[in-house]
Amino acid sequence: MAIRPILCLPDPRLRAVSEKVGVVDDAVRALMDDMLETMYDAPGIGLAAIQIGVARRVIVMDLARKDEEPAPRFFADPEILETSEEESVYEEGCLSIPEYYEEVSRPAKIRVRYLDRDNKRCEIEAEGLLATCLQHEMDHLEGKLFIDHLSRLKRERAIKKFTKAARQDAPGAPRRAPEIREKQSGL
Ligand code: K1U
Ligand code: ZN
Repeated sequence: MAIRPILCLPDPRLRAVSEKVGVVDDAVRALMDDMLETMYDAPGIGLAAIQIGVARRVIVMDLARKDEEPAPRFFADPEILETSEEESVYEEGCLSIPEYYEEVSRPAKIRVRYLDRDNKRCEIEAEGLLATCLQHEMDHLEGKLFIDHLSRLKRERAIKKFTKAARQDAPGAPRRAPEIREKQSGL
């Protein structure tokens, strides 16, 4: 198992549409294990393979609270079969858009078909945080980010902020004292 670097906005690889795996074999299981270790290290509650630069339709998740036993979940080639009319709002975050949180409205309940870690075909009905997190991660498989659900103004502000930060962190960028950087960014 290995902790892999997580891609951040505005990395264009986050906009790639991921390919189906077809079968969950040892190579896909090794990818799932690296993803899980990366997600626990971040820490986060979900991760899609594209966030570590692998354009395959694989998701890992663990929604257990700190005082509960770990409960890792693995999804390959997930498909939404049904969505509810009713929506629910949740303040979402994303490991690829660090320390940025906004409310997003999504269907409250979904029915999903997927392959598990043992390549078994499964179906689940999800609601609450599981439904929110699954939809957030399945968006990643289509190259979509949660900021795409926000107003154009909020989305463009977020992209601008993270593009500026990436430019300042790029190798060869002139080094400035952090307090000057903060003043200049105006954020
Ligand atoms: O896809 C990702 O980048 C992971 C993301 C999942 C997610 C969070 C909230 C709503 C929908 C999807 C995260 O894990 S962000 C970090 C986070 O939520 C968290 C981190 C530590 C403890 C508890 C939550
Ligand atoms: Zn995300």
